[in-house]
Amino acid sequence: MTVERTLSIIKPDAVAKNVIGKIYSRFEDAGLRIVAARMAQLSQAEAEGFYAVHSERPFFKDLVAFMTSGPVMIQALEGENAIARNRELMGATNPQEAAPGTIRADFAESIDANAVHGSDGPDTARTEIVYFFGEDALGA
Ligand code: RTP
Ligand code: MG
Repeated sequence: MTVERTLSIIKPDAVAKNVIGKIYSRFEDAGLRIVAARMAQLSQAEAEGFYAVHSERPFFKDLVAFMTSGPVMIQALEGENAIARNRELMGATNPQEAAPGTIRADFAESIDANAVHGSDGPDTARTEIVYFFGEDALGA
């Protein structure tokens, strides 16, 4: 059994829709534990740094504008296979392609406003957790 931590963000569209609690229930019902959390209004520099891997992509400017458009809820989740499990709960990037019952199918509007972020692998999970919560949040 692999207990992991992953970084999750509830994006401005879902915070504005007042569904933080509903999304937290999905994490908890799937066996993921919230081990760190804070609400934040990201600055342009923070959003650009977080999504630096996408800086050359055509959608980068819109992505940064969206992520700074309102408060986000940032959390580290811990559980067995937490990285993959969270991505399963989220569903596909484009909510139109997301499987029924996933967070994006149920709460997201578009590929730009798609409700949640989740780390996509062990290296990004570590980098992203440290980015928002520091080394201490990596756990054992
Ligand atoms: P995230 O990083 O936010 O968890 O989303 P993801 O892994 O499912 O998707 P990723 O490829 O990492 O892209 C990051 C965010 O950029 C926006 N995007 N727009 N217009 C487009 O073709 C496009 N592709 C990606 C999405 O909002 C995506 O969540
Ligand atoms: Mg991604």
